[in-house]
Amino acid sequence: VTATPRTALTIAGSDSGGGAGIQADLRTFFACGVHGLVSLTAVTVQNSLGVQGFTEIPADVVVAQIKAVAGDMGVNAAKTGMLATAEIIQAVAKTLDEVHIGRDTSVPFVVDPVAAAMTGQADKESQYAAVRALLEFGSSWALVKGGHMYDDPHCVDLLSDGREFIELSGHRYDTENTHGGGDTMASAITAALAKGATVPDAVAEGKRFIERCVAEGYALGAGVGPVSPFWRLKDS
Ligand code: PXL
Repeated sequence: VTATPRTALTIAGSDSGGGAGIQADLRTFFACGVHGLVSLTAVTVQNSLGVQGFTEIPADVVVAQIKAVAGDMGVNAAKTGMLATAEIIQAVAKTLDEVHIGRDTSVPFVVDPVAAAMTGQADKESQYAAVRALLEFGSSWALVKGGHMYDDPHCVDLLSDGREFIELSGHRYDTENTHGGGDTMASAITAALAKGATVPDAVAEGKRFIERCVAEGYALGAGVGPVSPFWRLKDS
């Protein structure tokens, strides 16, 4: 009998282009050796040139998906991506408390606040301020990536629990093909947490994972291509 892998739940939207959203989450979970569970929140209509529209899934269906898998299969770690509406955000928060995922439980929970895609500039000072602002919301750790700090020859991400400030430096690649990079990193972190890693170890693992995925991102369509975990298949 094959041993049952750890499970990770993604509560997120679908990307018709297959680069971000649940598609990125599920292939990352697979590449990291955990079984992916899904609560779909929205269907986006998009390609490499952008998002053309979306339809959200009714909040009670989002909740029912979480309860269905949490009750029967068990969740070793969970993450959120695009939550689409305030109603879904509130319903998910309430449900995760009910099924004992996240805050005050033993099941790690990663929030990827999908707020604005692939835009925005930051400098080191704003990166530290952003980490502090995120911690104010009550999470035990916060991570702010540094990929958009183009003046820096490296990609330096900042992780903190408010006491320790850990800078994780990675290679900066000259590539346009970074679609789904945030989702992929957050999913790799979630997978590592599902396997029992501490937060700093899981984030370090996520950083190594996304670095390879950015290196192997490929052109697809006329716009921004996706990051890719195909290297995991080539290595094995
Ligand atoms: O990468 C953020 C993201 C998350 N979820 C969905 C998306 C995107 C970006 O396009 O489409 C569904």
